[in-house]
Amino acid sequence: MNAARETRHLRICPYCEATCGLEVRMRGERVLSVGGDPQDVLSGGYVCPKGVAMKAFHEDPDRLRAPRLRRDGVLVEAGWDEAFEAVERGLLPILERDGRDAVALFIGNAAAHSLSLSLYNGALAGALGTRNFTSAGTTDQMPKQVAVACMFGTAVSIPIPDLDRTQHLWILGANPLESNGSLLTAPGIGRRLKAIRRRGGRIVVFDPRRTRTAEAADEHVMLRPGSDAAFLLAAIHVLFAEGRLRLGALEPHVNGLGELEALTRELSPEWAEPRCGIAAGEIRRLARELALAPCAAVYGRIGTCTQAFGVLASWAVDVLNALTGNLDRPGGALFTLPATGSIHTAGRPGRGRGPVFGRWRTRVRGFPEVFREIPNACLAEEMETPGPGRVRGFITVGGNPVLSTPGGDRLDRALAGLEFMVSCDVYVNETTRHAHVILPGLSPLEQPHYDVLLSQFAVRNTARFSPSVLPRPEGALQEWEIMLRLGGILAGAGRDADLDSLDELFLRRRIAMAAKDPEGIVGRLGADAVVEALGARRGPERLVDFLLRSGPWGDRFGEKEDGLSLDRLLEHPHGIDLGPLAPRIPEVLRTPSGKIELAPETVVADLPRLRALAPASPDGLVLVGRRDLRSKNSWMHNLAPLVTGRERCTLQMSPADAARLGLADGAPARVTSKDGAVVAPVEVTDAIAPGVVSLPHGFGHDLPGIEIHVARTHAGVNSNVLAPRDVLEPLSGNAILNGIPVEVGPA
Ligand SMILES: Nc1nc2c(c(=O)[nH]1)N[C@H]1C(S)=C(S)[C@@H](COP(=O)(O)OP(=O)(O)OC[C@H]3O[C@@H](n4cnc5c(=O)[nH]c(N)nc54)[C@H](O)[C@@H]3O)O[C@H]1N2
Ligand SMILES: Nc1nc2c(c(=O)[nH]1)N[C@H]1C(S)=C(S)[C@@H](COP(=O)(O)OP(=O)(O)OC[C@H]3O[C@@H](n4cnc5c(=O)[nH]c(N)nc54)[C@H](O)[C@@H]3O)O[C@H]1N2
Ligand code: SF4
Ligand SMILES: [Mo]
Repeated sequence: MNAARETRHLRICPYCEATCGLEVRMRGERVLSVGGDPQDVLSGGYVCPKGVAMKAFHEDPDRLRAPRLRRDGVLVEAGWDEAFEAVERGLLPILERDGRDAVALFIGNAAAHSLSLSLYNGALAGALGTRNFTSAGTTDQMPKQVAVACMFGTAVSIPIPDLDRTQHLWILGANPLESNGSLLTAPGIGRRLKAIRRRGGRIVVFDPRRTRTAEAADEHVMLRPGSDAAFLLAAIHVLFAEGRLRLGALEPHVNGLGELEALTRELSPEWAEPRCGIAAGEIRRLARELALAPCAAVYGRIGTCTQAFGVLASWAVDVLNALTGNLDRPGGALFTLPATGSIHTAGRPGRGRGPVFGRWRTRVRGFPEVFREIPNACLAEEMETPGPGRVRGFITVGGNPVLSTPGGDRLDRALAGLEFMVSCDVYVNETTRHAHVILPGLSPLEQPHYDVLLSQFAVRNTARFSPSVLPRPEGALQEWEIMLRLGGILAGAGRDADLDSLDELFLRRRIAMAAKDPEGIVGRLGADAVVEALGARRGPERLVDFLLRSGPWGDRFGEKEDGLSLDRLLEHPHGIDLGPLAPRIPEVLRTPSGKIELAPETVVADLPRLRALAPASPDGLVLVGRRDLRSKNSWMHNLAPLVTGRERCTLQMSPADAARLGLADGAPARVTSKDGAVVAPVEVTDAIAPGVVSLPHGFGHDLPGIEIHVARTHAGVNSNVLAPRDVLEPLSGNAILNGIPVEVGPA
């Protein structure tokens, strides 16, 4: 009999960018249920099936609870000491023999959702010092980051649509009713979208598929994949041609207006029409409605990033926000002021260095680095191509690039040929099956959380901290400790280095960075006084306390009585609401000019490529992706409650295309691109534009050696076998995962 009484705990959900506040009901150490926290200051009780499935993840027998070590080709359970010893023996000789670049590092999406990993993966990356550093970023938001860095000065200066006050919203290439939002942390987004329409506002969705989001909108425009930049630039052309510019308060803060007008002069709606599939008259109407709305926001996401013109489309989104006077004003698109700070709250306000690209190039194809990352599409060739500098060792942290990156099948083969691979992960899956050592993270219930990263992109400024629900299991390590330990090994400090000292060293490095600003609170107090003020906490809790207290809402280590600190946050378990986003221009800018660059040189250099875009051919098929509410990229397919019902890895196709190709609903179809082929069941639906087919990513759970038994029973196929590795978005190195030319026929 378990006589323990029921307890309730709060935990911020780490499974998507919405960061909902959850309530976990426990009896002793047993999870009874997980639901929404109605009092959470940001999410107000919203929860989705993935959040509820935190119980299933916590209990999943396939979830790793001890390190794995490859012995005679088999991944067996091992102790932490032997695991770290193996890492030392496996990686150090490669570094000594071939140099730092011979070990590559991939930081995956799960790292963005973990407090431990998001704060401490820098300890690993810094110690490794490899140029072959990459992440999920180049299959995701890199184009947006390049665009905003050029326009506003930093890679995270991303304007956030003010959903709760806007009267007119354009959504391009995003399906937040399935994804719950991205670069837009707005839990319960369905409710927020409904409220726009209830207050008389208007929502227009641009997507080649009639998604749930499109169905919830006032208007759905089925534009041609990859043509967002053509459409948006034609809309900008209309604003100039019809004298509809309304910069308002932004007027003194912009550069490049005249250049922009000249650059878009030829890009008329008539030019765009055959390229994007939207009639010229409709482009004019849409542009006028945007310009005339009392306030409006343009928002673009995955569909506008992971495509051939990702940077141009991402740039055009914010140019439209600016030209219509909606940038940096309530009801438009604004910058956040995160409680834990940001690169756009650090240093001198209003001016900065701006971005620098191409400090080095990849060895094999000479692709320039972007924000110190190389495209993840380059990994396989760096591992396979002989010669000095060849990658022979690999570390993954919270990522599954075999399923998530273009040409994953080739990467799969390349991983099999590595000398040594280490994964920090929670499953033996398609990627980690190649590792020599797997170091497992903990269940979300066994670690504290503060969403340092995603609060950078939230629709309101809030501060929320959840303490760990359960104590860490006996003998287990938290992931920040794993990062420090790996960092210590790679820096040559040995696998027994004192973790406390490594942690303090890491903290002091962060403090030193903040202290570069002599007028800032950290610079004025000095490192020793700051460390002392932070007291006895260790690890991420201490770091969060540091970021909060030195941040824009902080207590400045006692100077500001009502300011934020971790202690203060602990008194508010449902979080502290800091209010809606407020205008920050010009203080937020970090460009060298101190202005918003409307026509940045780096970006407009890519316009000739767009000008050369040929009109869409009427009979070709192109492939796009999609997401499903009950799935998360490649890794939640092992949780039984999330995979009930219909098969999800289907090839969606319009009735017209299905008839033309002789494919019935449910029939197996062969999909072939220039890079590969897969066979998937057809799902005939009028919710997709003719000429477009759609497969979700993150499937293909049928490889030997994986230990995800539920996922294996509905394996699906890896859509990234079809994605090009050789052609990338040229400015960001981002993969082109949407708008891939394919042929489809009966299998
Ligand atoms: N075709 C196509 N491809 C895509 C996309 C697309 O739209 N279309 N989307 C892209 C995007 S946006 C992204 S972000 C990437 C994502 O791709 P990846 O970055 O590869 O991430 P996931 O597929 O989410 O896999 C997460 C990994 O982390 C592990 N994991 C889960 N929780 C934890 C934890 O707490 N700690 C640790 N250490 N590991 C954990 C899981 O087991 C899994 O191996 O996929 C990209 N790939
Ligand atoms: N349930 C669930 N939630 C998730 C994830 C998940 O896998 N499952 N993944 C998380 C991650 S890592 C991310 S980055 C976010 C992404 O969140 P979103 O950006 O909302 O991503 P998607 O739901 O893939 O929506 C992209 C839409 O773009 C459309 N599209 C494709 N090509 C084009 C194009 O060229 N132009 C236009 N205009 N549209 C196009 C597709 O049809 C699709 O509906 O979601 C996050 N949340
Ligand atoms: S919407 Fe995202 S954050 Fe909220 S419960 Fe679902 S997975 Fe978790
Ligand atoms: Mo993503």
